[in-house]
Amino acid sequence: MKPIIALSSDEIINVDPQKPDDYPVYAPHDVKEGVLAAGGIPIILPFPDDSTQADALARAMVHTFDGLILPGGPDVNPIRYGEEPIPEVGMTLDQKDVFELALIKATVAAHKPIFGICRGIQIANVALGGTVYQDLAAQDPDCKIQHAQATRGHWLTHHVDTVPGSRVNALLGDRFLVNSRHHEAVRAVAPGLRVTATAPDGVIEALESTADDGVLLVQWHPENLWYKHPEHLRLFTDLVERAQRAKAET
Ligand SMILES: [Mn+2]
Repeated sequence: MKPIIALSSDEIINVDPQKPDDYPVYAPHDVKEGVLAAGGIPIILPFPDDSTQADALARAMVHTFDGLILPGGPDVNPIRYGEEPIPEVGMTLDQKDVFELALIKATVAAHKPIFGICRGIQIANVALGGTVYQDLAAQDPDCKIQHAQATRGHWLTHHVDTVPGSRVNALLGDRFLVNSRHHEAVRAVAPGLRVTATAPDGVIEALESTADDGVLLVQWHPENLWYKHPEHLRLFTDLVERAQRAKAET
């Protein structure tokens, strides 16, 4: 059987004031299609409103999938990495934060692979002990590139340089263009992770596990690129292959 790839979900709050409790639970269309195009079986994991259930739910759900994708989404609440929020922090969703932190830890503990996108690189870095710039423009004086691109979200806007010998280098080469839709970015890198790609202004664009091939995290949105730039589908294929290997080992 093909590997099952779980997508962490999101919710739209107050989408319809006539139905205040009827929030859709969803994952991004292009991520789902990327998993299918890469040969995986996508499923969506909802998070509980009651965060006291998060740990037990995450540990139970880990048995239902072979690999995990953390898609883009709202900002990570700075409280999660020990900071007060600065005025530039955007929308946060505590129930999603708490559940994903538990889910990431449970997935790493189960030796199942993770692929993170945009918010995914940030929440995984926080889950493993790192921190995030709450807002690049406000907090990173070296940030000289537009990382929250003003143009369409699937267009290529800035370069990324990768570290030789890294997984992202093997998949996509030394230097390539990406889309960029973030105002946060990785600040202190978590123990067990290393930087494997940066933008020309030094902003961290990819992290990978140091010890194994368990975790690959990127700051751009390959799910919106692979239709026109098929090389970005390799990130999805790579996760499906890692999930297949992890499955064979258990
Ligand atoms: Mn960027």
